[in-house]
Amino acid sequence: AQPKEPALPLFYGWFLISEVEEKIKCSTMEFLKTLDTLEAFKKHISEFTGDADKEVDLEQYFQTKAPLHCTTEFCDYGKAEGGKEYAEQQVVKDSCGTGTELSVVGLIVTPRTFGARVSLTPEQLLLWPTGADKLGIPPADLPGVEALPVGSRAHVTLGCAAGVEAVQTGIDLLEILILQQGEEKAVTVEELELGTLSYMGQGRWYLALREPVTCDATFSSFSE
Ligand code: ACK
Repeated sequence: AQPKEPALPLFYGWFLISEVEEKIKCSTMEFLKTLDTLEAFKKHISEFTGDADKEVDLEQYFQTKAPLHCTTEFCDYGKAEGGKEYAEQQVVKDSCGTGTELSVVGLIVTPRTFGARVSLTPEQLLLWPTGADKLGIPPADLPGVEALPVGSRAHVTLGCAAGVEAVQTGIDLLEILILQQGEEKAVTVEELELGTLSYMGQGRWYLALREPVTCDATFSSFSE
């Protein structure tokens, strides 16, 4: 009989430690509250509600997905391409259970997702799979993704609108970064205490944090 292959997890990633998770949840909810009250946001409310006269409570609109993490490799228990090769890398095996500091540099809000943009260090990039920035996205749908630096997709999903899968956060982030690099510059809407808020069209908002937020995290695999 063939020796049984060890099972692959659903995904690998950095998981925020619980104290940090609570802190991030609170501070990002505060940001949603602020955004909700801005006149600039209200002007584009129909992109969230489908109706300019309807109000939206963003804190209710996004459903939080626990545990908060930054995905490196989505293995889907072996069904996703490249999962086995990733799991077999020495650096992946050696890193499981080790701590690191994730640097959150921005927040994104779209009608679909709410997420934190993570800026990876060269050491963290060793755990970032090649091609992960494009994985799961038909390239034709996202022209310009090739030009973005490696690791651009790194994020923590903070919440999703009803019926939206978490995988969408990375796609929304890439879309925003492509727009930022393009000819059309974002409209800077407001200087907030937290940072600079920009509107990117079609309900897409980006907050560039004045100060990056450092989050203690542990690298690990995750299975349900
Ligand atoms: O927010 P996320 O990075 O988006 O964390 C979850 C995690 O795996 C568990 O579902 C991410 N995920 C789901 N499908 C994919 C995919 N095809 N490519 C990359 N990441 C994915 C999801």
